[in-house]
Amino acid sequence: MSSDKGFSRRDLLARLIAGASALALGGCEKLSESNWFPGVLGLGTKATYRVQRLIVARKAMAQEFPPRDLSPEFRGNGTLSPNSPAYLELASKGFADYRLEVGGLVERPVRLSLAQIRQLPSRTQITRHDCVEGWSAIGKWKGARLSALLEKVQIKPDARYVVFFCADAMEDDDPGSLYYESIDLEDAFHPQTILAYELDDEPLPIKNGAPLRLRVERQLGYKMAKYVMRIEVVDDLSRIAGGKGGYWEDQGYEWYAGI
Ligand SMILES: Nc1nc2c(c(=O)[nH]1)N[C@H]1C(S)=C(S)[C@@H](COP(=O)(O)O)O[C@H]1N2
Ligand SMILES: [Mo]
Repeated sequence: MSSDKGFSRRDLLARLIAGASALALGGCEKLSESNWFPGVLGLGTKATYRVQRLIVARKAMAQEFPPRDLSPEFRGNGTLSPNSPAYLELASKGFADYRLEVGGLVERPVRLSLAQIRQLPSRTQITRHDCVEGWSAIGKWKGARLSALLEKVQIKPDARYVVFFCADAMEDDDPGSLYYESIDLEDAFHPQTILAYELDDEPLPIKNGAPLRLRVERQLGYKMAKYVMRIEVVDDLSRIAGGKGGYWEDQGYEWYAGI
């Protein structure tokens, strides 16, 4: 399975670090007899700890909350209703004709209806959404695990990123200026990364991204692409739109928006 790629690389890194500290400790006995060395070792231990913290942080789960913490209303932000005729047509039929296209560096490209997406292994989570504009909200999301979808389409060995193309154009005079976002395979295979079709036990409202929106819980709000129409697995982000991996990234925002 090509999804092993990211993990084995990470495991290799973890092993390299373990190896490096084992080496350091191997020479330790003799060296620590000299009175200058303990300080140096202290520094080394701290540096190793910091690197390990970074690796653990990428694997860690975002905080989840009990139902009593739910925001009374999950506000909409950015686009509240895409104005493309194609989207309005889909919405007018309750998204019965919606198909999520998944392609790029995959063995089996697919076009999935909402019913098919609902049949994929799912996850439900109550999490906090933080927007850079200075507001937060806690919502209950249910959606298909992105990992399950990627396993279904079988990503190729050279796959590195997953790109989400949305229905909304961000500039009125340019229908090609679509909102888009991207994440790496580490986040794509994280258990809390889902394609959500429900918010607070209801079908996802249009203002929050109907019929399908990304939740990538350890990053900021702008990564959570709404109105996802197409997913492309790629090895390089520089050839897409402004080349920075997302609509806001192309305007200067950070690509990795960890919180
Ligand atoms: N397609 C699309 N996705 C988007 C946006 C957008 O304008 N269009 N705004 C982003 C921003 S900045 C935030 S904070 C969240 C807002 O999600 P909400 O509308 O469910 O609150 O969606 C993100 N995803
Ligand atoms: Mo945001």
